[in-house]
Amino acid sequence: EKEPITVLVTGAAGQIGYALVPMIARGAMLGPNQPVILHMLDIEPAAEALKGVKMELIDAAFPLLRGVVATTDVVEACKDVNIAVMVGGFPRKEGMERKDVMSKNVSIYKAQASALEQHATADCKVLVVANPANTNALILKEFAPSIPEKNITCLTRLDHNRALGQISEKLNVHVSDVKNVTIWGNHSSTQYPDVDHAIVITSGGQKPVRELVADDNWLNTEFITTVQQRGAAIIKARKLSSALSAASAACDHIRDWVLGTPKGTWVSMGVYSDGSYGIPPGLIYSFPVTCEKGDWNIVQGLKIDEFSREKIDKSAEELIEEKTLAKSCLN
Ligand code: NAX
Repeated sequence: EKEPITVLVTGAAGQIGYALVPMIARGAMLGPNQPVILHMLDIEPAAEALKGVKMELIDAAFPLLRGVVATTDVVEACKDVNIAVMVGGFPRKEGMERKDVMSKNVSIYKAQASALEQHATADCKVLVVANPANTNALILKEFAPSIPEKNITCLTRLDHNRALGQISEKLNVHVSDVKNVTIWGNHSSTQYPDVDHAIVITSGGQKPVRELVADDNWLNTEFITTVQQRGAAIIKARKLSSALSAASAACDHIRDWVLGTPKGTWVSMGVYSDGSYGIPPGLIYSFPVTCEKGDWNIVQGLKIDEFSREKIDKSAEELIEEKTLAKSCLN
């Protein structure tokens, strides 16, 4: 039998955490034959609730679950972790300044970066979910210099999956037959959901999404804003932010990263920019990536027209601003 993999979930008593931990324990993240040990971290005010989640995990009698640690101690939480999913953070509350929220998250991610660096396994893979996701990941990277930079990523897979969902609904095709959309940039409303290279698998092969939709106006306006604003639409409907879809996307992100993307297809991940597509190095930016043997690579050579270029750059500019704001919080 395989050795268990230890997965840390921070903010595990929250809404995404509650949806995510059973998915991991059922094998949705690492596969149906991979035993897992769950480490769940939250803060003192949520300690009782976290205990309750642990009780439910035990009660669910998941065959793959080989151990559960529920703790408010960041060192205990990070100990020997192979995969860290960072969902815990400080949410923006009504009337709060952007700078105040940033400042809270900078201090959380700075501290947790050090704990991961010191106590997690040397090849630990990190996925930041908590907002501002790209910039929290960047802070984590800065303060965990011994973790390889390729191991620190943020979640834009939910946006990617939302884009697949919109195309599938529009064309009335299976969502699993829609491939190669790209989310560029920040996990925010400046993100750019791009269908220029997207395809639909058909009985005879494949067809470009632009050809099948045959409505550039919809693709260039409503489609983009629907994906960009989907989080707000969920809050309006549910009075709570996305949780099951975010948890599912986090599993997709890690699963594809660890197990690989099928040949000829890519996914979107927030990763440390190497300057590809003119995105300044030193930002965590969402790119199209393929994964193989636990390693991701940015898809190269995609044609970018003027319409896309402008949107790709705009999201990079927002991330530069966020980075400046985050830096000002360090002083
Ligand atoms: P909740 O408020 O339900 O849960 C957050 C949990 O984090 C709480 O239990 C809280 O006590 C805990 N927490 C706070 N500070 C912590 C710390 N220092 N260490 C450990 N735990 C800590 O929020 P939820 O709806 O679960 O969302 C979690 C985060 O995901 C938010 O930042 C949210 O904005 C972000 N999202 C990111 C998405 C993405 O695609 N990247 C989509 C969904 C979601 O909006």
